[in-house]
Amino acid sequence: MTASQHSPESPSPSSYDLLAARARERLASFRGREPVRRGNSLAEDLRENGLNRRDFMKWSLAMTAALSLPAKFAPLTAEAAEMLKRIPVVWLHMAECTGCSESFIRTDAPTLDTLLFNHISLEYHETLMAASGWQAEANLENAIQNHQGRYLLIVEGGIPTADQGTFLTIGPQAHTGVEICRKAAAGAMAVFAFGSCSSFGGVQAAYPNPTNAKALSKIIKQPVINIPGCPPSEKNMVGSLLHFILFGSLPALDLYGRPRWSYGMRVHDLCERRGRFDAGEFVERFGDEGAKKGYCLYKVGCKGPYTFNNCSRQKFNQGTSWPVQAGHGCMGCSEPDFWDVMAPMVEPRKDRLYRTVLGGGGADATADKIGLGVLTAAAVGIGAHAVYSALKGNFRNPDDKENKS
Ligand code: FSX
Ligand code: SF4
Ligand code: F3S
Repeated sequence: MTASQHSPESPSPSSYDLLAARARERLASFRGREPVRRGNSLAEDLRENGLNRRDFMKWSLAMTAALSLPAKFAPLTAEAAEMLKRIPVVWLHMAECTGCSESFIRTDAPTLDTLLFNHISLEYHETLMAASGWQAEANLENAIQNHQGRYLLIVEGGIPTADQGTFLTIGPQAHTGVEICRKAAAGAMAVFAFGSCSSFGGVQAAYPNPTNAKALSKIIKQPVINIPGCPPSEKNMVGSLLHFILFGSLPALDLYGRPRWSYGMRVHDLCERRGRFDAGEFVERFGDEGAKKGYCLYKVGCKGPYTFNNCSRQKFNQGTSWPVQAGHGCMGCSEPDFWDVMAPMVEPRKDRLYRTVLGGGGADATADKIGLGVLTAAAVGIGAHAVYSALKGNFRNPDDKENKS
């Protein structure tokens, strides 16, 4: 395509220049802030872990590509990562297994994504902080008061709402999860739901949902950026924070509040076994010859055709593997109500229709009818959407008063 052939959906070079200029302005505004967190600089932490600036720049390039941005944004992505020290984060735990935090922090050798976690100015995180009881509650109160309108709120877990929310109370004063989320969201600069539990309710919201557990977006008024997955990958979590630091406005989201840069394509579209599916080569039983040969897992329950996520690209456990690579089908963990609608996990759901973000544009066909190449067309222009959303969104500097969402 020549420069004169940009489609209306495809950002022109000057749109990118405008976007980059806005990101620079925003970063300058963060740079003026005092670090909230003391301790090692990112460069020092990298050195201590045997990483150097070159590794960091390589990581920035990969993260920039994951965010659907051109390579020239890599230095800005790198700077956004360094800004994490200057932005307070309040991380709440509701009803969940803490797998989302674990996905972020549990590695035998830290990657850059996990190292960045050390640089987030975590003001409150129940699993990681030393404080407990009254002290912990005071820490949360102080973080909310001291950083009004300037902190990022991350919520992990579904929120029980039955019986006035009393199925989940936290701390010595027994505040309910509902109360805590509402209070913390009211003073936040942006709100993120990490994991399928806070994005959609999760396992505790599965039928019959005795505690009437709900998604965060159902109990607060502020807009929520959903980063589902049970758990989500560390790249999707870190990338979402960096995207906000760079552009401020909400990223392009799908109907379920998921950023398109990470959830814009089906697991099936990106799967390394897709050629096997198209060729009709299926594992019939776990452990059979087809399994040994890496055939498609659809007949043993893979829900990749109905699931939007980038697992095969970003992977887990320091980029080593993902469910299908490990030999088990996708369970659809980043889709709403997956415990109910994707079960049973090891059988195909070939006659079931699923709600999908494409409103039936291919995804509501049953997998048996999904033909060659039909699925990939839907992905065209996702990167462009992400950029245009950031351009069209209300760009604000982080210190603007009305920047509270
Ligand atoms: Fe839920 Fe996160 Fe699954 Fe667990 O807390 S998304 S149960 S991996 O940990 O919320
Ligand atoms: Fe991959 Fe599953 Fe699709 Fe088969 S059905 S190609 S294993 S995502
Ligand atoms: Fe979840 Fe499927 Fe990815 S089960 S981790 S969305 S491959």
